[in-house]
Amino acid sequence: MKPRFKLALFSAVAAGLVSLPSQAQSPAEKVYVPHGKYDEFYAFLSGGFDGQVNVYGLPSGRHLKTIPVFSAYPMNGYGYSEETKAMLNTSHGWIPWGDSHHPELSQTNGVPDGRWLFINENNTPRVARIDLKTFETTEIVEIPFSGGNHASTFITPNSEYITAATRFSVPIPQKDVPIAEYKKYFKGTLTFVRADKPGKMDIAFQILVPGYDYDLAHCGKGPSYGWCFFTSYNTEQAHTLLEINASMKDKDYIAAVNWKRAEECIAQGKYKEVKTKYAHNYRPEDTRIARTEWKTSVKWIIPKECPGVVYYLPTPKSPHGVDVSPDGKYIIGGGKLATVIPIHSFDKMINAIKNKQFAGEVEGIPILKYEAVNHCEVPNPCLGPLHTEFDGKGRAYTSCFISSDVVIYDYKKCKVLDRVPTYYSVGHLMIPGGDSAKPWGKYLLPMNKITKDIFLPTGPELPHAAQLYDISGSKPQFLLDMTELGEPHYAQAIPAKILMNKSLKIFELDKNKHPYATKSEEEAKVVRKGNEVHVYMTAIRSHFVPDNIEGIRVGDTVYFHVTNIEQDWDIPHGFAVLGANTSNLLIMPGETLTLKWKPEKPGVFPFYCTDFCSALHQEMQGYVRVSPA
Ligand code: CUK
Ligand code: CUA
Repeated sequence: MKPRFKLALFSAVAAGLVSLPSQAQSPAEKVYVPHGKYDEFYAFLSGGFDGQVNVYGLPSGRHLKTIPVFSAYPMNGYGYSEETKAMLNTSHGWIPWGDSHHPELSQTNGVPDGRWLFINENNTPRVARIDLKTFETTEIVEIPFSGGNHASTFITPNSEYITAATRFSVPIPQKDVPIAEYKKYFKGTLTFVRADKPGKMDIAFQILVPGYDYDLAHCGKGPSYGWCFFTSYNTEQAHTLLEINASMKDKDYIAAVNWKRAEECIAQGKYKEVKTKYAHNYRPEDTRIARTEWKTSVKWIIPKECPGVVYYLPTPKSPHGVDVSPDGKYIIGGGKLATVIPIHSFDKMINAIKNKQFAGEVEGIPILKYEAVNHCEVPNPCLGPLHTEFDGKGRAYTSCFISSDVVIYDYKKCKVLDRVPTYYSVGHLMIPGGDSAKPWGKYLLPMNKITKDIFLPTGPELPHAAQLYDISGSKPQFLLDMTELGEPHYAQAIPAKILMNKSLKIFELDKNKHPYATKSEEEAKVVRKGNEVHVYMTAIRSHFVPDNIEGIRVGDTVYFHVTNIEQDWDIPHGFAVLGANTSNLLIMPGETLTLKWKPEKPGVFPFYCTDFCSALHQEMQGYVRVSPA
């Protein structure tokens, strides 16, 4: 290219007049988001054992925010403030940690709509809703009668339900039995959680299933609307050394659940109401004070008494992932120990049900014949296929743990087209919209399971990694190594503009219905009620009112109810007290948060704003005097 022409082309590109063919740009150019521009996608990566959701921009790979969900978060007071404590209530008590695996965006007609993000907790079974107006967790429901919750949260096309399921079979209901009597007592449950009404998330019904381990799920769309599919392994029902004993059989199952049929059975009274206690935690928009409602029963569907609600599709060797193609016609299993990728056909499955092509039955659940439902087995794809996403152009992308690559194939023709390496043992992978009816495509993000030394070493634990590919061209192009927080399992992404239009900038002070809100400095006060002292405090650049508090005695419980009376975007104030055995508060404009403190020693204790808010931030401070009891 002649220099002058190059210059002309450069200015045309810069002016947005022509776009270069995508492969002509270097990876560095493609991931570079210049100052003044935003990333193209929001990506939500689960934090795994950090219990949270971490938000990144794509293609830059920049970490934007951590949304605390199942783990308390001292940075902003989640789980510590009086307003958010109740979010972590469970029937086992208050649990400030969780293991979050699979985020899923809410959908309308099978397309992610940007209203909410759901995510599961795998240890103490729970599901959560994050409101994408505020990027905050607003609701958590506990799943009773479940041993862990891994096949969750996968969604139905209009966000009617999110899924949950027993990862480990357990005695249901729980009781003290010898573990060796697994086969007799251990069961599984598949749970459908009503998700479309914020504040009303609840267990719609549970289906009682054999004592296998239920691993992952995805729901049907288009022709398969009304169905969800769950993988199950350990159909051997081993209870020790599963490493060996759960891999004996040639095939385990995908459970196909007809949730429309389940709704019929519920409507016809074909269910059993079972008493139990579980938590529904909700943080409403007006007071923003989380509260726990204790639920007392769930509806059980027993497959024998509701024929047609569940079928088993034999699937090779301990299937892990199960994914439904955007057209809703194909169900792809990932057999961790398999050397083929089994693709089932939804049409064939329906015919097999009609023609009763059964290979057997277990606890009232017909097992369909493999040949009757299988569309094909992708030959020689890779080793250890796990999870599949779609680009909306007829291609499926499956991550392969053992061979450390992603195989790309035409899922209708069952033909391998390409493959890309991953530097590490890959787990989940994500394409924006890649599990929906209309993938946006464009990027592919395989995430690691077992990390490798890509980044600067950080002691015995190495940073986790994901690798970003551009898949818009004819060949995938490697763009970027991204670090990850925690250990992400699944992820979701959505075009940034969909969320930017909805995103809230401030909480309106006028609409703050918190009972301890202080809406002007004139209203600030200290009120004693026996041993309780309530400080109604305001924060604005750059002082607190009141800032000298006296009359507190050892033995009192002090509640600092701090209202940030700013109404400008991006002006939070922090609040921390010396020696207070709690966390920081990070209070958004228009919001009230409460720090509870039981002073144990007399003295004068400073408090201050922890978030740099103006040139006088350092002066944003005060004292609280504590006298002997
Ligand atoms: S699991 Cu992690 S790689 Cu929790 Cu979805 Cu498959
Ligand atoms: Cu308010 Cu710093």
